[in-house]
Amino acid sequence: MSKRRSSSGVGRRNFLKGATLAGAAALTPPLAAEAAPVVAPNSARKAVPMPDMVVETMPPPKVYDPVNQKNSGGDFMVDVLKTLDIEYCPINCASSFRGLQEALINHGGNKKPEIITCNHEEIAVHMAQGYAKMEGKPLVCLAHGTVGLMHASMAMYNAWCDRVPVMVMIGNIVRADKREPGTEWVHAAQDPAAIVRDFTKWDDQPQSLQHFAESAVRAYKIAVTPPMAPVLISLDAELQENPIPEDLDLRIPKLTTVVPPQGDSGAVAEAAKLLVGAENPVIMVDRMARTQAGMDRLVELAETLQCPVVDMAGRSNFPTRHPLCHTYRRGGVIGAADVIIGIEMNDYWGPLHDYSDRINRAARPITKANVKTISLGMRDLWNGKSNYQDFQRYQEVDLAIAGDGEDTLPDLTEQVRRQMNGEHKDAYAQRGKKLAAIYNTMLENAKTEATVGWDASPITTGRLCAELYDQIKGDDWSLVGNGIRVEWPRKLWKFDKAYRWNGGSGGAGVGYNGPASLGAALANKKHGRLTVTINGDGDFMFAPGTLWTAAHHQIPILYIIHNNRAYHQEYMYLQAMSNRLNRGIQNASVGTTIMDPDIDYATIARGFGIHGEGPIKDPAELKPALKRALDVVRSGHPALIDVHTDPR
Ligand SMILES: Cc1ncc(C[n+]2csc(CCOP(=O)(O)OP(=O)(O)O)c2C)c(N)n1
Ligand SMILES: [Mg+2]
Repeated sequence: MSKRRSSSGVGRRNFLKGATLAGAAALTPPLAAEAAPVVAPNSARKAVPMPDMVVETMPPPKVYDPVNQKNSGGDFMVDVLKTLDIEYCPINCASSFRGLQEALINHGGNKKPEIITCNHEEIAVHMAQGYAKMEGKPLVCLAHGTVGLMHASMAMYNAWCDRVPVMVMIGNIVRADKREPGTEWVHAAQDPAAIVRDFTKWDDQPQSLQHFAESAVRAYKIAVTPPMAPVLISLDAELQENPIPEDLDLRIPKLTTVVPPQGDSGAVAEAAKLLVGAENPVIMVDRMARTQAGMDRLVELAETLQCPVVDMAGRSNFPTRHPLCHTYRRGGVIGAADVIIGIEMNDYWGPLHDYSDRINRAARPITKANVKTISLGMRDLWNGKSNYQDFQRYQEVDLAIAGDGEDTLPDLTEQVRRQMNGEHKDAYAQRGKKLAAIYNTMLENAKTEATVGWDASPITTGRLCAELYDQIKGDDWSLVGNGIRVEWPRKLWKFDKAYRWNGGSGGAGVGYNGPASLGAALANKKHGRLTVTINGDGDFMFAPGTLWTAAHHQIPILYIIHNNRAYHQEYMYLQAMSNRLNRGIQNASVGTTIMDPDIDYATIARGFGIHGEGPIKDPAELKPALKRALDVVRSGHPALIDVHTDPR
């Protein structure tokens, strides 16, 4: 290790520094000899008179012995990370964390965590977001101070709004007298975390290795305690690179994660009483199921009450093929409800209102005047910041219970059971029968709707999703990314496990889908799951380099480019805006379409080293192309197919 340090990289760097500041005399003889060929021959140089250099008369600065350094602070940092059982470390490399990176690969053997090379810091953080929602634990992303953190920031915002734990570590050179002229200054900051402090739960800049150990363990614990969120640690370069001082008594604290708080039992009993006594109770749920237990427990509550569930799909909370899943007639069930319980709702107000005219921003409540509302979740304990408005409109409720949804559900179901009598049971069974019949009709209608325009070109998203499901339903599949924009899968497919789907972006920051899906696929890899994502063309173009990471690390995933050749949501908004002004929609494609030239995504994929097919315009070509691509993914590699789709 120390030998490598003294060879080409460091030698050339020292040489160049010496040539600029003090001439070759400042170097040790072996390094000067090694670096000598880099210099242009004297004959090729212009004879520029050199000014006298004051530094020549100064003693050389005291530096650590670059040949015999036996360890680095980075080594200890790696030891700390290993205790946190972190699997991967997505990075875009940068000198401000070279001390830690060197330690990760040489001291840590590039295992647990293993470095994942990314072409952009936003890719790294989004990968960690997608991974954490699948695996239930964070990754550590490394980024350059200032510039790298700026690139990472939107993904951190998405993770913040999505309540997802991500640990971001950046490099910084804290002491001004240690910074080299030039880039080390513009990449250093007095308080680098200020860039993202409004959307991180906690940050720190440790001043010693012991301080690092405590901060890293503390950061992990804070990040994974619901409500979860990203955290940031700024790492001083000197702390990473310099040897561990001798006789230092370092200790790595044990990580004990917090058992999430359950709702107060008295309040839970009151909620149960309201639900048991209701004629038309409704369960709304959003970012609830942290694990499979969340889904199983919700099924138990819904079946006990035989009441409809509206899943806002922030996570995979409720099986979509369950007869009590009434997500796609939510207006009907919410409008008829006399008691509503909202569990881990991101936006409680939204589903209780009709907000269809987004251009005029007009809304009206859809609930009955005397509806009783209950909230259960960690939102009321959220230490949100004031600036970013990620809290949605204020919804008044009759009973607000602070507690983790997933962990409070068993108590709630138990209380419901205790308060139910035989009469309730019979009435609920009748209710359940009616709901099941409605569900079946709804499902059959959705199947019929999905066939509208079956043979059309561009290909309908209904056909795309039906063809895709037909080919993957026998696999242990997982549909990831923010494919919520394409609703057919959740209307028609059987999402029966929490890992079948991992929610949306959180902050609606476009550019999430590509890399976050890859992060989810990275988590799915060891479980042998088949990962698929339907990626908007506009979203994909924010970080197409994600494909290179997929290829380089051989992460199996199928990207289907939903290529409607537009930022179609914005295209529609512009049309609606033009309509409002009665100016016609003929110009609405300006700045909203991605045509002329059409982007050839299959060629892009092949350029990054992965299987790429398309553009597929003829629906008859879809099935065989999907089969070829899925076979590639089943054999452990990434693949992409580009499908010319209709706008929906
Ligand atoms: C970072 C960012 N920039 C811009 C937007 C505005 N925006 C919302 S949806 C959208 C279009 C995304 O295009 P695509 O992924 O192709 O989806 P489509 O609307 O075509 O279904 C844009 C640009 C945003 N939400 N985030
Ligand atoms: Mg699009």
